[in-house]
Amino acid sequence: MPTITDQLSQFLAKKDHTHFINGQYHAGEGEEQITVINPANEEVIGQVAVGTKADVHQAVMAAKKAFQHDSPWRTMSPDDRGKILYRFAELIELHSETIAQLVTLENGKLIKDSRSSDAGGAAKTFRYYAGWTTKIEGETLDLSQPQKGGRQNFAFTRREPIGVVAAIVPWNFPVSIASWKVAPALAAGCTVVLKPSEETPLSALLLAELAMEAGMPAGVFNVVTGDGKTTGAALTAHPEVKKITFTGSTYTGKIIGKTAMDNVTGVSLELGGKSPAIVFEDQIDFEATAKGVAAGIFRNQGQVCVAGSRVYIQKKVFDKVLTDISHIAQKMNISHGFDETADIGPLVSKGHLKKVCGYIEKGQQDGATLITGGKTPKEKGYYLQPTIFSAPDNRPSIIEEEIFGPVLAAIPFDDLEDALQKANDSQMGLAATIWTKDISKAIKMIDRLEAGVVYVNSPVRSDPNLPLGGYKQSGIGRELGKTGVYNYTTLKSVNIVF
Ligand code: TXE
Repeated sequence: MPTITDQLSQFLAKKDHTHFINGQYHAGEGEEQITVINPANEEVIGQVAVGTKADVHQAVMAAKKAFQHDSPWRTMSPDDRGKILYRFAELIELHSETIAQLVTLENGKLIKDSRSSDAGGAAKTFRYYAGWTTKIEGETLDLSQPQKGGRQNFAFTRREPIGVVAAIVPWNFPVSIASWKVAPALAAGCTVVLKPSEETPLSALLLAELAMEAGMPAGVFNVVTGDGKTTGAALTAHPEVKKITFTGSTYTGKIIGKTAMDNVTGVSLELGGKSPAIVFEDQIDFEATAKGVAAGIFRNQGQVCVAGSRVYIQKKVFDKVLTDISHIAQKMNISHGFDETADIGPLVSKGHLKKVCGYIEKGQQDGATLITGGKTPKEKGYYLQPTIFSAPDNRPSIIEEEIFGPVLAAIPFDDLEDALQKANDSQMGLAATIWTKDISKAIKMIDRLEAGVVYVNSPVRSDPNLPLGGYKQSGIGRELGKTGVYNYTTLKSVNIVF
């Protein structure tokens, strides 16, 4: 078990945490507080303020001021902006153990995942986008319309930063998902108000401290803590916000989408998934496939938007593959996130555990067969055994709805057409994985799968250069990669006639 860093002890000693606005901590107007709980032992690790409409207004106005045409941020060269982002990445790396430990404390996830996905992932994302500051470009254009009086012209587009960005993030990867939004927004030259999830608000405040240390001018990166109905709603409805970027549930995404339209604010939505893993009978290495499918659903306790929560297995090998995955699940060591030998930690909260257990009950009522797991094995903490169901078809509701826990449903299929029909038979379309040694089969599937991300012979892994986003109700827009930074720009078309 790692020793808590001095930096983290000092941070937690504050107990009552406030917003971070205009380069400093800011107590806020409201009385309401949210208690942050360690999901591994149900102990309190701190309190954060619930941002009121007035707090949100203050943060947005600080971001607006920092975005003015003559502000230090706007007048800075792209190269200097890149240097600050690069320094930010280096500081995240320097303080990665503190960040990782804080994420494990507030979210419950395994420390190795906090280190690699959250702290490590965020550092990589900031470094990647530091490089983009100097590569944002428009185009020169030949026009079809002749200029009046036979005059000459020069037409081009400019990509300009869109303005104040509201970034609303969930609790499953609190630091890395924040970085997917904050890094490209800042690289484009925007300013940001980040609202972390009420379950995991502390790591965002630590990030804000590091942003200041990296040399970011005051007001460029602000954090307002709070819930969805008060703080999140005030932020998304603020008329000075020019772009909303959201990751979370489809339910909340629809509310935010409607609010965005009221103000005609730009919006990107990365919503849930119910992603299929499709296993063909032509495996070379069944063991590796079973391990990959298990990792695809059980990593981060299944609380992953791209989790492969439906596995379709070709009939001839259905029993074998299901048995192999079940053995992996049964051997998993369930323990707290700081236990370096743990394979699976607690879920994020009591409410979420209850919701996931509700799905397990519903699955059994709907006629799905419980193969393994389904029990809460510890008295303290929000632990759940990795759980596997099997079902003859897509009918049970656990196969349609996002559970967002360590729950896998296995369904047999006949042939490629049957696999495609079953995999696409969903309102969601975030990701899919295909497990086959036959490249032509894989290409046919890639062509017809309704999913924003497809991996072959591997669970889905995010990368700063690989766009991520969904088909259908899994969202609108893509994050990461070049698209990720262009999300935060707006296009100006110019024609100079001379
Ligand atoms: O999500 P919400 P929750 C799914 C997953 C999970 C379910 C609920 O299935 O079980 O969503 O999780 C803020 N205006 N995903 O309740 O409500 C909220 O404060 C503005 C999938 O955590 O979507 C938080 O910061 N903001 C997902 C963020 O939205 C509002 C990751 C997400 O909260 C708001 C997480 C409002 N009206 C959950 N209401 C993924 N795609 O990875 C809430 N929020």
